[in-house]
Amino acid sequence: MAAGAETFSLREVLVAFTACVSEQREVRVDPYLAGWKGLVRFLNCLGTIFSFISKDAVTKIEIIENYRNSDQREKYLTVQSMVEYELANGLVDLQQRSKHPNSGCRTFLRLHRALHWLQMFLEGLRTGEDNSKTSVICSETYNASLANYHPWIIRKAAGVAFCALPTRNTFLETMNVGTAEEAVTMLGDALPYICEVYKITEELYAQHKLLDLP
Ligand code: 1Q0
Repeated sequence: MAAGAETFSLREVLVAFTACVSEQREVRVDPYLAGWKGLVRFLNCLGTIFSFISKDAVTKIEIIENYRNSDQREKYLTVQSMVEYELANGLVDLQQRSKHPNSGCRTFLRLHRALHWLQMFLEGLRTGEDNSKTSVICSETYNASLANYHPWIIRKAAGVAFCALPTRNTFLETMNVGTAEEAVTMLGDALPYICEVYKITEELYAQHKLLDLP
């Protein structure tokens, strides 16, 4: 485990995702990005073999953060307001990437697809046997979700990186929330929030026919 692992706690990721959904059932962008930043920190602790993944995640987080720091920051407060603003102003490439290659909508969609993988991966970890392999849980859930959007070369590199994952119990202990059993309890508490964030975003994107943005 690389240096810095001790500074990561699943708790902060949990808190971020629990704060995502507003009373109006809108998805707040800032805690969503904070959740991903926590996950990236965790990923960095697992070793440099995962760098190509965390770099891509950081690039996407920064694209959206830049919108949140721009003059239009209020338009990017929630995923709902972002979709409304970008669509109303023709800021989304719908057929192929051209004028707006890094729209908030297409960038957020990549994180949203990754959240689907995360949801399945955490559920797999939570319900797995003590001695089950994290690498197997990771590749099975990846193949059933994100892999469908990745070219062969990325799928291959991801498969190689997954082999470097520690065993389930070591992995759970790295989360820094106590014993493996305590980490499992925390996952059970966190998952409904992550699922809700995913579901709301999925419905919004489906409603606006944005699920295949290039
Ligand atoms: C624990 C092991 C982590 C395994 C991560 C699985 C995801 C593999 C993703 C491989 C992405 C490869 C890099 C490039 C991808 C891009 O081509 C792709 C599409 O973007 P674009 O612009 O080309 O259209 N990008 C994506 O699909 C976004 C991928 C973001 C992945 C972010 C993963 C962050 C992972 C965090 C660690 C989670 C650990 C969970 C347990 C902790 C519990 C709190």
